[in-house]
Amino acid sequence: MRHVMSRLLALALLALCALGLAGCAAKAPGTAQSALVVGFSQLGSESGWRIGNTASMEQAAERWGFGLMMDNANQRQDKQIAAIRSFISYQVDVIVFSPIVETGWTNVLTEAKKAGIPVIIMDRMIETDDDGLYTAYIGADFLAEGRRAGEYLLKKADAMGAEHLNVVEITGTEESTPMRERQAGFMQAVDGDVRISVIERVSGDFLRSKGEECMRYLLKKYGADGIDVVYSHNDEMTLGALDVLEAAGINPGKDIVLISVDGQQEAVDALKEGRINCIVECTPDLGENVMRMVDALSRGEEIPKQNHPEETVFTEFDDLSGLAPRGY
Ligand code: GZL
Repeated sequence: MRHVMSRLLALALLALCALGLAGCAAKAPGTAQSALVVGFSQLGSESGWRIGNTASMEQAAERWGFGLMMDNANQRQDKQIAAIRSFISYQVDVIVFSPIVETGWTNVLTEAKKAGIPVIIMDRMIETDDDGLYTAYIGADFLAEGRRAGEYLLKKADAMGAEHLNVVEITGTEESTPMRERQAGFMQAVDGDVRISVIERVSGDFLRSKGEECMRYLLKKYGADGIDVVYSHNDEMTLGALDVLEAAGINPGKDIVLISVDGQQEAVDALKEGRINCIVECTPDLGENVMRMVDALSRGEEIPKQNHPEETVFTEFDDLSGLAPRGY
């Protein structure tokens, strides 16, 4: 898959990795073949979910004996693009990246394609009508996640005997796949039900601090009596909203219904305490499947284009006593 010169360069890179400069875990140089090198552009460290996802990738690379060149873009698309270009110049074996937003990737992915380097898109997706720009996608079915949130709310409305529920939505990063599709999936589930009205959507950018700001703004605008349900696109923003509600003397989970997404331990603990009503699971544990795909590609095997992990939903109606620790 590489020319001799680039192999020498790659071995030099692995030597750097061996110094821990990039957290590589490669086979000792001089083995039958130098370890595969994966270039990984991670979008940031904005949530417990993201940190869990990064750990999943690092641990899986270690288990498979692959070199991992990881760059953390700290929420900046331009840094992701620069990192992918550096992976191309190093001639890594495979590029993996989680696109912070859906657009703006065509040029750099075209460069990777011309360099003959397979690209695996992980977690979030890109907007493109040319699926030749990437080899495979692995990540959640975000539409299904949104539908699960909406289906829970309909069940909750039945249980409450509610005639009408005002919903406020705290959304994730604008123009990202999880934000768009968690919103669309939720509306697919509730749109036909006259009891449900989404009265406002505000962007919390998947950040706890912005989740707090959003909740403070919504509470000031509508008052506790004007909001029946908060639908938040991730646990970090939900946990920020919880702090604001409780500081205002409101009992979240009772006075106001809280619906969240991800399944971070801190949020699951709040669900068990009755402070959150529903958490739609979004697993960050994608690393093992990614590295299995890398291994298959290195052996010239075909891999499926679309890959979705199994996910579930945790609600106040479930017995969660046996739920294993979440690990993120
Ligand atoms: C979803 C992922 C989202 C998480 C957030 O797959 O992209 O980004 O739901 C994270 O916690 O910030």
